[in-house]
Amino acid sequence: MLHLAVRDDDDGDFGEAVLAGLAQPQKTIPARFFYDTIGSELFEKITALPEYYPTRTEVGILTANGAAVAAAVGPGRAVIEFGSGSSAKTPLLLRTVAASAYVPIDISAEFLDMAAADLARKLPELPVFPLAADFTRPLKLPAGIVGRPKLGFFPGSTLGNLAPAAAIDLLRAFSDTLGEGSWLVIGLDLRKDSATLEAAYNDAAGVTAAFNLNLLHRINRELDGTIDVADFAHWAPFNADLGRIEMHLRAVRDTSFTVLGTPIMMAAGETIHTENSYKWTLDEARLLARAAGWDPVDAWTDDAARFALHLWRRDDGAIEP
Ligand code: AVJ
Repeated sequence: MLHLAVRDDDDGDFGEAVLAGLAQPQKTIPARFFYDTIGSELFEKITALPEYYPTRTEVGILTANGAAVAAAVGPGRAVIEFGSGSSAKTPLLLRTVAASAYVPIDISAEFLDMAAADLARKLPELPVFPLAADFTRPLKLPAGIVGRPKLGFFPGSTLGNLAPAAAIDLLRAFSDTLGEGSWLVIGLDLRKDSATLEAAYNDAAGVTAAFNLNLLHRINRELDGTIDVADFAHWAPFNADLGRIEMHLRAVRDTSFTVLGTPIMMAAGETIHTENSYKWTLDEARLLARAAGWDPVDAWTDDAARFALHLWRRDDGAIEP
């Protein structure tokens, strides 16, 4: 049972965001702009790379511990996925917890409809209510799931793109959106040695580099950009002080270009900061939950402790002695 995507938002701010980001002392472009059609395809390729362990590790954790999740949350919840995946994770979770409905939320209506149609084939009995929206803003859930108990699903360490304060704001917004009595299953990449982390973001086949550099091609395609992409190189170091992988596009020589007619100059070595990917220890993740109004109930990792799947329950203010 597939319902039509509800459009709740427009993604027309690419030009504004790029011009604002390139006007800052440390040039930046928000990571959400990676995901045009080409970028989304490149990301799918990243998830299959030998060095990029998060995706397959998370699927393994979910496979091994799905029964424990189901036992905790009980059957028949409506599952609300923040950033709808086209992955194997979603049907896996929906089946294990015997979901009664599914609400995929994604900013790209096109991607959302594809993912929802694919899911409708795999689970034809399940009511699906796609919501085309920016889940970082307050949301109204589809009328079709009003009154059902809710389970939020936020896999893939997507939260890792946000610095701690912004992560807390988002998790609070999830709590507001899902309401009383809700649960959240959230995947977060674990902090680990920098060699493993840096390999995952600097793959030998160069797919992550292509994913990063696609932002510059996208500016040329959509914002009348004149960037010579050969003047830039992918750079992705682990920042141990801040506990995050950073992705940058580094000018390999002095370069200048225009975006929507605005001239930009960059000196050799200067970078455009394109992404942060925060890595949370188990203890840090529990603090994060509490700070955002969630009780960290359980967490599971793989044997190598590379990735963690957390189960949180909304803190509905029970009075404790
Ligand atoms: C989708 C944000 C979780 O940070 O690992 C993968 C994106 N960037 N390789 C991540 C990404 C470079 C990914 N997240």
